[in-house]
Amino acid sequence: MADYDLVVRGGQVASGFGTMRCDIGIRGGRIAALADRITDGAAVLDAGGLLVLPGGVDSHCHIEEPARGGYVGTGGDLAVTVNEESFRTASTSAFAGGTTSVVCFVPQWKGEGILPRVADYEQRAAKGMLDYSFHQIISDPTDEVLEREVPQIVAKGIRSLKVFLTYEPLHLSDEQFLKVLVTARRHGCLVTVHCENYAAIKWRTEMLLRAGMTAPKYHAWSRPIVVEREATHRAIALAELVDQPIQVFHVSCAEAAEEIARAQHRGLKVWGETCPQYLTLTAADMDRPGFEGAAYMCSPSPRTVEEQGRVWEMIRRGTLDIVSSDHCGFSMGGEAGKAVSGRDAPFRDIPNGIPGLAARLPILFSEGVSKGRISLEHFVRLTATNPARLMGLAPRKGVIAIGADADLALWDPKKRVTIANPLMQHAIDYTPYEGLEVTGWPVATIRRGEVVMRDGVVQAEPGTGQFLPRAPYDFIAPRGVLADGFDAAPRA
Ligand code: DUC
Ligand code: ZN
Ligand code: ZN
Repeated sequence: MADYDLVVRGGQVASGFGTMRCDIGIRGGRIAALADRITDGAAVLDAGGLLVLPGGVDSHCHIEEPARGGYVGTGGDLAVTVNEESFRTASTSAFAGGTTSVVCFVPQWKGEGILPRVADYEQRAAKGMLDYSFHQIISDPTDEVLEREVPQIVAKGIRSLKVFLTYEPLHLSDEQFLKVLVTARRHGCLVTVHCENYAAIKWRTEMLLRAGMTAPKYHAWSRPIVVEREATHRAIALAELVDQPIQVFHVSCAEAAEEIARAQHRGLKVWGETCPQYLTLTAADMDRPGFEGAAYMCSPSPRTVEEQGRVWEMIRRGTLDIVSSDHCGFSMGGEAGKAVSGRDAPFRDIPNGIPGLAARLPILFSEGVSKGRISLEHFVRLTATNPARLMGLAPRKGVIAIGADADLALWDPKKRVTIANPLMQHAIDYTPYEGLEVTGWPVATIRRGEVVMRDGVVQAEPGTGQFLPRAPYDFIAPRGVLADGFDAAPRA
């Protein structure tokens, strides 16, 4: 019998800290050997001329997420809808783009607990092919939810709580946010935060609509940079008060990133994420005829080309250390999706979100590595190693090391591709990146030792994705620095 189930031969193996030429021996779904030459494999995959990267870890994706009201300014009609990207289609899309694990969102609806939603979401996720963990959204932090239910989901291995500081049906007051921070601290969770000021956006939206400024492009006018900067500052301040580590999601601008940089400089455990849309799209994309601009509408809004340059600088400095997709697709055609309130609906009623699961790695590689903005090692850290580490999935995920899951993306750094929707292999009927030319493309994806994508063809058995329980981990432990030394939220 062969020593290894699969040998990946002759590639340039890239880690977050350097690159080496070696073979990879895989046994039982894990990396069992890294050596100059490994001969004893039951199967061999030739990686000559290719890079071998850790499979992408996308720590911010909305997949098959049931929503009541959804990601719109009004809260919608509070009908329950399910995000059209299923775990099966998302798995295909992720593998097509070199990603093998995701962290996605269990919803909470006001007036209800979280346990039924977790049970429902577990069943949905189990039908996919990619490995997954969950963030738990908290939109109604009652004592029952925080004191009785959160400990139960933490025991299952869900170790991040997500809060929104905007969106009608989801946003928390400062008092509610503090309660979530306290709960997270007690139970060893990370808190991830959508930072935009709810009241400011509501007020601006009302003023814009009253002035007849209803087109998609006014979405950006309803939430200028100052609303993101203010909420980022406030989130950091409240997290500091509680001594609770947080990650600020989808940072779109330097002013918000500077708040994070200042916090990091003071030693706070605050991390910042950005997304490809803030590096490639602008608010002008929403200024297209009729309903077309809706295709680029996400929150925070894409900004300007100058702002993209500033966000790159914050990536280079390390302030923003994770690039996720915030994949949240709504199709442009049909009567659900973006047009759920009609094609002439005011921007307030158009769902926020764009698809990007498959495009994330090629865009970041091309715009980052191929264009010389970041090194290959930095790319690996941003897209795999750092998200795995922050989410408590390392060293099982996000690295190429002995004992780690054999999740790999074989990457042709020279391949030139023009992004087109069929290549994304998702359920959404468009990609906001249509026509973007990239250099660098995944030619094979391996998930736990199984080749699940080759030359764009995805083959994987539905139901083979695994839940990734997250044990307690020190990386997100509070610092133990408390105002006046008073611990208002002792750890459980
Ligand atoms: N932003 C989006 O654009 N969509 C989903 C949620 C979010 O915060
Ligand atoms: Zn968000
Ligand atoms: Zn999101």
